[in-house]
Amino acid sequence: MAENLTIWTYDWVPQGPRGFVRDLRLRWAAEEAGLDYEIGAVPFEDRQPSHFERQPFGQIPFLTDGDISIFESGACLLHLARKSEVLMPRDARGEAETTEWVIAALNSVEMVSVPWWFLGLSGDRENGLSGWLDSRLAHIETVLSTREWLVGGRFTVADLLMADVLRIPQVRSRGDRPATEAYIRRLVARPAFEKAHADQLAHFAAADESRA
Ligand SMILES: N[C@@H](CCC(=O)N[C@@H](CS)C(=O)NCC(=O)O)C(=O)O
Repeated sequence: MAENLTIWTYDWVPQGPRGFVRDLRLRWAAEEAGLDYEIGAVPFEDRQPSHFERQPFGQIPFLTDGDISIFESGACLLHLARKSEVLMPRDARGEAETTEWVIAALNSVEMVSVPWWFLGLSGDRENGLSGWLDSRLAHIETVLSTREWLVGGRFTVADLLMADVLRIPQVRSRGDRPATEAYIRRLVARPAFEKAHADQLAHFAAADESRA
């Protein structure tokens, strides 16, 4: 069935973030759910008013679905999850728990891990946020020590997002957290992740060629 979905990313990014650019979250979800989608691209270097109209911070990803345009990767994932039970159970408890873990990935883990990572770029890997991050990672490790998936004993979009947040190399290699490491490995071994990852790399490699 034609879904009329377009996942928007940049036309090009530098090498560093490739494989981690957040359009991958949406590609991965669409692949898991078997949704048809196209990729749209907005300029990375010369951001246009039409881009800011759809993503007020000039970032990506955003998603268009017919005449709906939606930004924030978490909101886009929940939008996709409403289209497919593969991404979110249909019972009230399953929906509530998927939503809470999507928000937790963004607002309790990524809201610490990204600023921590950013401070580390200037060489200060042990910085003022290290203790806070370690505490969040320890609590996630406790949760993942007791269950394979975050919600309802099955894969959901919450796992996709949590794994994407946790797989940032500097975060992933921090401390000894075997349950978390096994969780990340399990998630990134999924064919839908592998396809989304390969497609993102190919998209930016093609951009290199056309710039050359
Ligand atoms: N909270 C946003 C963050 C989006 C974000 O950080 N996007 C990055 C690419 S992964 C970006 O556009 N960076 C360029 C910039 O911030 O100017 C989301 O989850 O969608």
